[in-house]
Amino acid sequence: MEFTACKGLHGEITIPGDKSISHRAVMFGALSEGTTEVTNFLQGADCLSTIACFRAMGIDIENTKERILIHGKGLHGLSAPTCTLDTGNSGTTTRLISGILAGQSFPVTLNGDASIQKRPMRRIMEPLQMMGADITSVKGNDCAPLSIQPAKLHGIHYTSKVASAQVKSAILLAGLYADGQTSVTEPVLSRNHSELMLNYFGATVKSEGTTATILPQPKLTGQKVCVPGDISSAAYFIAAACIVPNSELLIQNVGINPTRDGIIRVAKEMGADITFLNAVTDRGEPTADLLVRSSTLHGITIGGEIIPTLIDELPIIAIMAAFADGTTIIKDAAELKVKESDRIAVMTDNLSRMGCDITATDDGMIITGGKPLHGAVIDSHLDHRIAMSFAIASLASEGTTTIQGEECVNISYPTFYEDLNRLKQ
Ligand code: SPQ
Repeated sequence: MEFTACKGLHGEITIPGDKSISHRAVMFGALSEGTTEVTNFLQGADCLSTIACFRAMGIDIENTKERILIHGKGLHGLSAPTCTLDTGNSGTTTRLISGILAGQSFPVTLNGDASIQKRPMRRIMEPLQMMGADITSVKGNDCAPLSIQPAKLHGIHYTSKVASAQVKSAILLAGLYADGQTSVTEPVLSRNHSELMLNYFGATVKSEGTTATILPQPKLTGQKVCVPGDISSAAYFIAAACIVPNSELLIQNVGINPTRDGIIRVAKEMGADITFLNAVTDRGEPTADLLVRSSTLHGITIGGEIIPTLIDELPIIAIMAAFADGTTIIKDAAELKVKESDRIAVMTDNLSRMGCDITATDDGMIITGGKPLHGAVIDSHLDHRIAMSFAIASLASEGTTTIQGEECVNISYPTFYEDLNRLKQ
């Protein structure tokens, strides 16, 4: 697909539902007694993989697009699937489901696409095995496919080396089936949607600093969940409004949970003109409308505790840095190497092709911005966040940018190109 510069972006946009929250609503709904109704569910390929996995385990899930109805069967109501569970491209599905499956009374094999088969699973296998789970990597390479056999689980206290909501959530979900309390301490707090939503469904999860603790054997009860707009998707429009001259966008209903809002804090520090409107909080998840105008950006250093709050936004932050005056240093972000692609290598390669002064480091990137960028052929590596980042970069670059594998935006934002085209002048 080809992209060229535009004269400005104007109008209002409502961002599709949050991917992390959509996954969790289906999972917790399936493990609840009664029906869970989810509105503004993200109809992206990743969340549809989660639905397909639970349908394969006997859960009746109605998807009418306006709402999802999950007819939960309780903590012990899942049944053995007749084939390998397919988690597609979704790390969240793969890792969170593993925590749930560790405590079931039937064996399962789960597997995903080529990208999932390269992503590290030792990080969940180790704590789950410490809890007594029988989980192995079929090929012995600590990646999917994973085989999970029935086992009795016991509570542990686990200290994680990585700040990862997927690791934390897998352990907490296994903790639902353990015979004592289970807690996880992470080096820096990661997104806390699981803790908030598990409590809302009737579990007891306590959070203290970077430690989350779950008590065993609760009864989960179906709930109504209204999913906020995904801040990770809103990030592309925040960046676009900032870097394209003569722009003003009203981005509606964006989830601004403090464990996810690093993109807004960083954009403001870089000089972005962002105003919050209509802020409300629903069951611990705050949302607001964001009014963003064209801005003169400058480089900053991004590292430390803020990293988990913007980990998925670092590709689009790198694009903002390319259009900012001065140097931006991104550090403490080695986790970028184990996402859908190696996002440090892929961003560095593709931004260099557009004429940007960028160097990859072991744990981030150093970007000196301010030089005009030119169109290039971009290899998305089938990573949705790379494709969307370069679609935005092209709007403020000279010439034509061609994005290969552009359809991968379906993973988290199926209507991304239509929404973007509608706002272009
Ligand atoms: O689900 P997946 O494939 O891991 O998706 C990504 C993304 O860019 O959409 C990461 F590649 O988001 C993760 C995020 O990086 C979603 C997530 C969650 O919902 O719990 C947590 C983060 O991953 P991690 O490994 O830091 O826990």
